[in-house]
Amino acid sequence: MSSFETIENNPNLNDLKTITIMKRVLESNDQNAIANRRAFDAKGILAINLMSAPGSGKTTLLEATAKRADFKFAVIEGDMETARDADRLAKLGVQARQITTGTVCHLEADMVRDAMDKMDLDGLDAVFIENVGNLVCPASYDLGSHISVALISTPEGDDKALKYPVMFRAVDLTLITKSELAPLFNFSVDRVKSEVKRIKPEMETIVLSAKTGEGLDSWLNFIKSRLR
Ligand SMILES: Nc1nc2c(ncn2[C@@H]2O[C@H](COP(=O)(O)OP(=O)(O)OP(=O)(O)O)[C@@H](O)[C@H]2O)c(=O)[nH]1
Ligand SMILES: [Mg+2]
Repeated sequence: MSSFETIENNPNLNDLKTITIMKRVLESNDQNAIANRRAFDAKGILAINLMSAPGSGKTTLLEATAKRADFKFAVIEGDMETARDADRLAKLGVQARQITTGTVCHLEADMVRDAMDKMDLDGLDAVFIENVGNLVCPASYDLGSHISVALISTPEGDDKALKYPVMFRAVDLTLITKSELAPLFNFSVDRVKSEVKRIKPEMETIVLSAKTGEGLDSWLNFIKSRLR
């Protein structure tokens, strides 16, 4: 530090302060997430956190799941504004609770807890939590789910896994969505599969299309194999 710099404006110290505050936020989030997981466990519910860039097909997948699943589920929808996604699921008879985060680009565990408190969780097999569309921030916040899933849609390009490794390290399953459009976008399924394996060798990948139905059985079987 030069003799002209105060402790307040030293850039290194400010970095340190930011890191300390972030660490505290994440620690407090982790505590809330553990409580959520216990609450899901107490009801025998499998909780699944769906994450992806905006428009990758999270809500469409949940709609397709609602039409075909033989297990009972509810959804918690996270968006910065509007109840559009919750309305889409409610139209199909699914219990759906919208969280609007305002300026926040991800869901946090206490937001999920608020939603859970307003829902009827009795008799459910699963709760899907659709995170805010964003391939970055949601990966850092445990919500109390048992499984995390990332979606990459073919129009986004096949180079995303290694560009956003934090997300793919955080999830248990990668879904390649809008598969029927892959030829149109020169999208290599093999490239994504090999890149996610480089990030996480035990990663499972399912290729699916909500339009043609490809992969939906594998998706439903994956979820069913993990129900409590
Ligand atoms: N061609 C094609 N389009 C799809 C498929 N799945 C979803 N879409 C379309 O992709 C668009 C976005 O889908 P959504 O399900 O709303 O995406 P989302 O990930 O929920 O978006 P956000 O909630 O805004 O992050 C819609 O126009 C869907 O009809 C698919 O398998 N094939
Ligand atoms: Mg959505």
